[in-house]
Amino acid sequence: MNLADLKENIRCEFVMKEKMKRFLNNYTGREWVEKTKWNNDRYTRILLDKEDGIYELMILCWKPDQKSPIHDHYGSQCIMKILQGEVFEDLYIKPNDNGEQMTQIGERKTYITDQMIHITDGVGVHRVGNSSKVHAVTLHLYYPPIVKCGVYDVNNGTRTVATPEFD
Ligand code: CSS
Ligand code: FE2
Repeated sequence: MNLADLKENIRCEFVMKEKMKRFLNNYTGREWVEKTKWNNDRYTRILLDKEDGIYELMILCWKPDQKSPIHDHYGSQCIMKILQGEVFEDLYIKPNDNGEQMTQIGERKTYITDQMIHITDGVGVHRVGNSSKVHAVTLHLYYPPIVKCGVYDVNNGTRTVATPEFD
C-alpha cells in the first residue's frame, strides 16, 4: 500500500463514521417499540439487522438499575443512540496488566433520548447502564459485528473474553 492508498483508506473510514452517525441521528421511526423485550435479571440485546463480518444493528433494553460490565468492543466501532429514557456511561482507561484498580476518565456522563455516543477501544473501555426510574432503550450499530468483547474487573483490570448473545 502506498501513501495515496493509505490516505484514501483513512479518508473513507472517517467519512463512513460521520455518515453512520448521521444515519442513526436521522432515524426517527418507532418500529423498535414492537421489538423490545425485557428481562428482570439483565439488559436484553435484540438483533435488527446483520451482515456477517460487516456490521450489526440492534436494540438494547435496560430496566432501571440494569448495567453492562466494564467492557471493550473487541476492535469494533460502536455508535449508539438513546431511543427512550436515559443511560449513563462510565469511561475507563484500558488497563495494561499491572493489576491496579482501573482509572475512570472524567465523571459519569448521562445521555437522554436522541443523544448519541461513539466509542472505540482507542477511546477507552466503558460501562453503560440505566440508573433512572424508567425503562431505557438504545440503538447500537457495531462495525464489524461485536462477536466477542473483553470484560474487565474494576479492582485489578483483569480481562476475560465474553461472547455477547442475543435475546
Ligand atoms: N457493548 C454492549 C453494550 S454497551 S455499548 C453490548 O453490546 O451488549
Ligand atoms: Fe459498549
